[in-house]
Parts: sequence; C-alpha cells; structure tokens
Amino acid sequence: MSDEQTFIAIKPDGVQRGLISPIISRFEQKGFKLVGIKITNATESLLREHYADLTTKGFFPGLLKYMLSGPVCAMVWEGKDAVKTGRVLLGATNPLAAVPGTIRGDYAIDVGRNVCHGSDSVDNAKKEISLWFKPEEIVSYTPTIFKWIYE
Ligand code: YYY
Ligand code: MG
Repeated sequence: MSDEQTFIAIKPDGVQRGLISPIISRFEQKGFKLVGIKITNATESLLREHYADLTTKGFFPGLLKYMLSGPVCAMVWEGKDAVKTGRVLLGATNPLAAVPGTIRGDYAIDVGRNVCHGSDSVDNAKKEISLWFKPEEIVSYTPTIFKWIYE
C-alpha cells in the first residue's frame, strides 16, 4: 500500500458533458482511493498559481478562459504510484495523440478541451492539493477491499 496522492480535476467541459462518473469510475476500478472531492468554480488567481509555469505561453489566455467557463470537479486520489499512473489513465495532453483506452483518448479531440487534469510530479501534486483543498477536506480511511488490491 502507499499513501502517494495526486490531484485530478475534471475540467469544465468534462463536467458539462456528464463525464464525472466515467472518469471517477476509471480511478475507482483501477484500485485508487478517493480521499477528497468537490465541485468548485476556479478563480483567476488560483489558476495563475496552479498553472504558474504556463502563464507566459501563448495558449494561456485561452486556457484561463476555458478553466473559468464553468465548475471543475476537483479530486484527490491516493494509492501506489498514484501520480504517474494517474497521468497514464488520463492519456497524452493532446487528445488526438492520446491512446484509446485513456480518458483523453476516449473522450476528447482538441488540446484546449481535454476534459481532465492530473499532477505531473509528486511535488506538484502536493502543491496543487494544498491550493485546491484545505487539510480538513482530505479524509483518511482504509477500504476493506484493499487486501484484494495490494499484496
Ligand atoms: O499536464 P497537462 O495538462 O497534460 O499539460 P500541460 O503542458 O501542463 O498544459 C496544461 C494545459 O494547457 C493542457 O492540459 C491543455 C492546455 N494546453 C493548450 O491548450 N495548448 C497547448 N499547446 C498545451 C497545453
Ligand atoms: Mg500539466
């Protein structure tokens, strides 16, 4: 077992398109544990911190507008190698390059409507979780099925 945590968000297009439950199902069925979840409207200042390394990119104004266009489903998922494996479940940033079977590969076409976010490193996961969640919004529990998931 591992307590590695990753920040996964269903972006405004994913929420509007009714993709919350299929995306949650993929993480649940993999065996990861949901320890935090909320529907929330992002703010520009939160997004500028969240995407701090991208603010000078040409696509940033469009990204900001997109991420402010409706509520986001923000989540924290926990488990062994959750950060790297979470990115694998999401698929490549550009959905046309994302392999079928991944979330972006199955549900998206344009890079600017790629339905989900996942932390790209353990350090960034910690940063993003603390940006989007208060410590008391993250729960701790042991699912009884874990002995069937972890050896
Ligand atoms: O981590 P990931 O979301 O896969 O990609 P990033 O390189 O961090 O970019 C964040 C976000 O920006 C991406 O999910 C879509 C958007 N974006 C874009 O609209 N156009 C690009 N050329 C690159 C990224
Ligand atoms: Mg990223």
